[in-house]
Amino acid sequence: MNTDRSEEMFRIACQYMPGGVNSPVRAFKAVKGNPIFIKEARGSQVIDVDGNAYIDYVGSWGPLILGHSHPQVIEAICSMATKGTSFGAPYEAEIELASLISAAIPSIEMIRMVNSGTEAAMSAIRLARAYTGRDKIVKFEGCYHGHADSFLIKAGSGLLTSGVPTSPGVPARTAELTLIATYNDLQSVIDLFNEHGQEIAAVIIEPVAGNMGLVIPDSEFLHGLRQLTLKYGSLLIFDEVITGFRACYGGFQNIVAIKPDLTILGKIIGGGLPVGAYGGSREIMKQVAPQGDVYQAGTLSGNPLAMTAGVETLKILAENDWYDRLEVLTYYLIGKLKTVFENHGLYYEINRLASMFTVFFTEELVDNYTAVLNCDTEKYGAFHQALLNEGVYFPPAQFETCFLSCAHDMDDANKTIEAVNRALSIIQE
Ligand code: KE4
Repeated sequence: MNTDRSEEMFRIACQYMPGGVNSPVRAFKAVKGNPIFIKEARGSQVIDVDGNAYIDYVGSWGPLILGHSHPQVIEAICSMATKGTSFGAPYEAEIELASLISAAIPSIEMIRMVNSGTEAAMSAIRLARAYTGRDKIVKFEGCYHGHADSFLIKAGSGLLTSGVPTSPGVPARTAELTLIATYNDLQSVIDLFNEHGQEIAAVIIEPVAGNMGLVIPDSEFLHGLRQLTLKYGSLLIFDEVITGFRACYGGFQNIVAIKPDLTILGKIIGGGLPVGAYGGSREIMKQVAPQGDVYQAGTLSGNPLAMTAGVETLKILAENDWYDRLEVLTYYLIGKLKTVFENHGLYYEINRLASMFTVFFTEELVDNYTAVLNCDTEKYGAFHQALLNEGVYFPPAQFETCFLSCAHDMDDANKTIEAVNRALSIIQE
């Protein structure tokens, strides 16, 4: 692939933006080469500034479940934009999106829209602390809930990728309030509750972990968390920023039949525009200003463009049998990929749930953070670059998740299978 223009743009970008990017995971620091600059995207494809087309498995890190530039979503955004972009005042689409989400996820009786998953997660924690009168929280090593201070302790995603899971700049006093447990290890949580039980405001978890690569929960583990938090009067917070409307038309909580006290959403509910949300029972959410005293605000929260894009996206997802189609296509792709890897003597773990998957460059079972750390990230980096040169765009980091969209088809899957085969031959040379 000729990527001269991307290289030139990256050189200039590095003069103005730290690492040349506006979010670390985009910087290709954990894989070979430099980031490609995207010129446009359509359906399952992104096209870079040098005119190269790639089958896209990043999907803007999850929001683009319908594929890029879906005609109905674009039409809705353009139509809304002619009426204005932001009013700083209530707008009908806020009600529409809130009601669609509440109908799909019954645990969410009330919801507050914000502008990112980070904002939603930090607000949910503040609310939990106010509601319980407690200060400590429990999070899981390898999980990522955005970049608020309380969460940048043994976190996943870009922190894990950079090898700095706990960020500098987080005051020790703040870090002390975040207790760390092990994903899929209920005993590690029981031990924390035995020691700190009455001080724990909330347990926050990605019900399916997507930020250490895709790690699937043991079903007993999640149910155990629900029982434990009820026993100690702590809140259970499901961070469904990735899984919300990805795992099904609702939350992963619908699939495992667990009712968390608060749910965090983002990505898909904004249809590709900036969004986040947190919601739960009226009993808890009524504490949020201005109904209650727990302050949280935002200039562009619930902005008409993001609300419109989100409403259009959810309406399309609610029609047809998109989730069945995504399930079948992803199942087909992963089955074939397993064979291709094995044909190259690589018995790697591929974790999949719905239209999400991660190829872990390790042959051991990957069901927790420790196993993830044993991946051959060097080899993943070479694989990523070879695959990019074959026209397939995987996440530029081992500790992320691949996403299919409704725009991916069998032709994309078969081209991906062939490209992976060629890429593995190249890195095995
Ligand atoms: P944002 O603040 O990036 O909108 O959302 C933070 C967040 C919260 N919770 C979960 C489960 C998340 O996955 C995220 C953000 N995900 C990363 C990728 N794994 C976003 C990509 C990036 O950081 O550039």
